Amino acid sequence: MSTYENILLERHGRVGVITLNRPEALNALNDALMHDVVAAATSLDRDTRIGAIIITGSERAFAAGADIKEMAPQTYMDMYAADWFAGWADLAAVRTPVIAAVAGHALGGGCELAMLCDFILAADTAKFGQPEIKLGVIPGIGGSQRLTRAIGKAKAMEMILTGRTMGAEEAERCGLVARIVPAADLLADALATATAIASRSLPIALLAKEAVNAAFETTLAEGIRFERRLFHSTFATEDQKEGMAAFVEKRTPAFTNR
Ligand code: CO8
Repeated sequence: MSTYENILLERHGRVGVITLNRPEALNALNDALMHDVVAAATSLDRDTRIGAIIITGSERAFAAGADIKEMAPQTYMDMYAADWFAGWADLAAVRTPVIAAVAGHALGGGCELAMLCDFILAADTAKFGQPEIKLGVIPGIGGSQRLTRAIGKAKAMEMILTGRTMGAEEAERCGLVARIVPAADLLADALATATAIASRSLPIALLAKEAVNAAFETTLAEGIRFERRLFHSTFATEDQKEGMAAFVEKRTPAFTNR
């Protein structure tokens, strides 16, 4: 089914799974791979049969960063004129819930890609880091901002200034990842989690995601007002009627995404 060169795209029921597939480069994120991921994610986002998306890599690497060999010869003007990696913003704009299922290395742009997703499920083998400083550059796909929001200034500053990696346990302890899973169970767990999300009302999931994301963009008072408006709007849906009726009648709700 997949027509992409750098990823595999599969559908499991109402879940779309994007697997980064450049094993020879530990899934390093070159321009072509970025376009494949963004095109696949936006096409899944437009498909109303899809209720959740998983982005994953291999056992060895989620992604070992932006492609250093592709970047090495670029000049400032190449980077600036092409607005290098600005395309990843289209992934952040996807409305469908997106889970990163991370095993092995998630370094540099790989860590940033995982953080672009709505939450991270980590295999016990996962290693996160922003080692750009060792290459004479800094994070460029949001790492300095998203890592700082996720784990706080002290740890983000230490990670970015030293370039050290952190294992799954530390990542969970400091709030970078939602949960740790044994490596052998990672994809099955991610699929079960995504299937549970996709079994609920899609429009309500979109509102929930929008409400949480507002916490990163606005003041507390504005965020709470925004949440309340979205909450009120859920009462305009048939799924609110169905969800509450099913509770009262002690049955499983049959959501229709209306
Ligand atoms: N880019 C290109 N190729 C890579 C990358 C990468 N990021 N990472 C690994 N590879 C390649 C290796 O070159 C090697 O290829 P070959 O066999 O042809 O030599 C192959 O993948 C396997 O890698 P290793 O032999 O190094 O495997 P190891 O198991 O020994 O080591 C590591 C694994 C520790 C992950 C190691 O490969 C490594 O340190 N990789 C680089 C990690 C890194 O520095 N990542 C940050 C990159 S910079 C970045 O992401 C900036 C993002 C912001 C850009 C914004 C622009 C606007």
